[in-house]
Amino acid sequence: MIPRTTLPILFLVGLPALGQVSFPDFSDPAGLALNGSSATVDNGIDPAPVLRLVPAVDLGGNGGSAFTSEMVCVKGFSCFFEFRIGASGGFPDPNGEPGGDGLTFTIQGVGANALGWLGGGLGYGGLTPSIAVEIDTWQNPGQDPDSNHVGIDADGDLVSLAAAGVPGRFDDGNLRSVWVDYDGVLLEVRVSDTGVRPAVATLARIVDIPGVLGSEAGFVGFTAATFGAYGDHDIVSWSYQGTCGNLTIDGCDTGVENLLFTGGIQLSDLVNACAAQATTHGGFVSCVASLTNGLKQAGILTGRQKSAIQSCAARANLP
Ligand SMILES: [Ca+2]
Ligand SMILES: [Ca+2]
Ligand SMILES: [Ca+2]
Repeated sequence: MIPRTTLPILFLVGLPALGQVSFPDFSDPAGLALNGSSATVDNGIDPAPVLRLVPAVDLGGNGGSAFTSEMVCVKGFSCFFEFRIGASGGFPDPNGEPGGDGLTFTIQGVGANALGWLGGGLGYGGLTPSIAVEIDTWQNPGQDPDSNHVGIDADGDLVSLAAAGVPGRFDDGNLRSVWVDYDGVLLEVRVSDTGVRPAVATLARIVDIPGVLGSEAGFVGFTAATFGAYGDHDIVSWSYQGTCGNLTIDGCDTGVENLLFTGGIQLSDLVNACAAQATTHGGFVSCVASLTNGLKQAGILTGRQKSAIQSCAARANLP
């Protein structure tokens, strides 16, 4: 039961987004927006339903995406997913091998229903603002270094910030594991066909994801597309744990996660609103006290967290 005194705050911000994504399989895709050709299917290979972004049909172009229906924290994260690209066919790549075009893991500020260009656009082309990790299986002239690589892309541009060729074929129907880790500075990508996390990153690049998105929160998920070349592009499992970092007040680190609420509102936005409406320091401290008392009563903050925030507010040179 939520105490009546906290209802205005909860009405304003809703409950905190969990910021955690966990799909051991896709038997229940609740919490995901499925766009374009995306669907959950039984692929006849894996033991449970998978997320099929695009099917292996030659219709002159298919695109699909799946994103979290609510924003999650992206200031730092650990992400793991497994993919299987099979039934490859159609117009061969410059190596003479069938299959295309590939998929991306994307972090974006466009919306849950975002879907970009088809074919070599990987369902990602044109999505701004965004950062993506691409799994590319078809060399597009002037765009790609080869026909089997991973890349780190920004703002829907398929010319990667950095790319690394990977031996073999991602679209040979075998299961691949991908780890994407971001510590707030360095984005690291690891790809394995054994399920064992490689010690050394396959690809790494310094990227300011909150800077690119203009936010510590974004929609995360996958895109894929085909054109003359095609294949079943399946995500078999996915987990994502994100953080928005700590709430700081006028440079004072509260040690409390800068919580993300429904609609993209963060704890820092609520504290900033107190600073904006207060005319005196006492008024600011009182506003933050009222806010944090309500959040504690709602079970969103612990007593220790409430005290830490109030302590920083008292020391802040605000408003
Ligand atoms: Ca290929
Ligand atoms: Ca390509
Ligand atoms: Ca590429």
